[in-house]
Amino acid sequence: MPLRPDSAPTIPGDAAPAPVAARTDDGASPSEADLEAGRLLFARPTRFMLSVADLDQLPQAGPPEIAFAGRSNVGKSSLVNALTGHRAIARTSNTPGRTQQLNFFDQDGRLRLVDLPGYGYAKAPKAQVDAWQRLVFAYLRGRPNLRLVLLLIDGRHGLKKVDEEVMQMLGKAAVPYRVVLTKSDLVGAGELAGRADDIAATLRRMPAAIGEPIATSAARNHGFEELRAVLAAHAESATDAP
Ligand SMILES: Nc1nc2c(ncn2[C@@H]2O[C@H](COP(=O)(O)OP(=O)(O)OP(=O)(O)O)[C@@H](O)[C@H]2O)c(=O)[nH]1
Ligand SMILES: [Mg+2]
Repeated sequence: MPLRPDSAPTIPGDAAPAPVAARTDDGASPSEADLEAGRLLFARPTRFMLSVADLDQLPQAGPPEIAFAGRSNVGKSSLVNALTGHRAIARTSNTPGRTQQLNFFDQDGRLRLVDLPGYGYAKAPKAQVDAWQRLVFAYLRGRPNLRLVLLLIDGRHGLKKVDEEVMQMLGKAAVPYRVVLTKSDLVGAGELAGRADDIAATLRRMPAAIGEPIATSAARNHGFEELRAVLAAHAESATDAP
């Protein structure tokens, strides 16, 4: 995993980096053991911790964090729900701009999931959009125990300019990210495969991008075994957890 450069800005709420994960997430297909680790981790309870509207409200450093980032309405909160097997631990909506704060969820004391407000939503008042984006980007660039960003891309639409800007920002900050395609139930298999190939080609020239896109459908509960395995590779081991 790339190391964060010393010059990277840090933000309040953190001290030492979290311990190194037991295994690395190198983007390869998960083994049976990885899948089992994912099943076990997410069979354990998920607990909503807090919502944060400002950087100085961030919780103290704890377990490794995985952030769910992407354009407004791409399905970030739905992904948190499907991944953790909850109907509505994270609030979802048809109306873009539903999630307006950073929402932290604790996964069995071993991992934290961070559901972010969406970027690229032009219809809210500009001052509000600017404030969300500043908060999200500052968190993404400067959180020392952020281990992985899941960068969600709508399977129907593919990459937009703003997604590539976020990829470049994550690359500069040396924050590893993995692309997750959402709403695969709304796209034909051939079209989805073509879109995944196009994105994979872009990712190959992006620093800090890990592996191939993972296709998911929260509506059909598809793709979550692999995603759970990827996340489990970043969790503190069961014996480290309190
Ligand atoms: N068909 C289908 N709809 C989905 C899927 N995932 C999310 N949706 C729908 O997409 C809409 C937006 O989902 P959210 O999870 O609220 O999206 P979000 O990215 O958290 O949105 P913001 O918080 O506004 O940035 C909701 O109406 C969801 O029901 C999916 O896999 N398939
Ligand atoms: Mg949301």
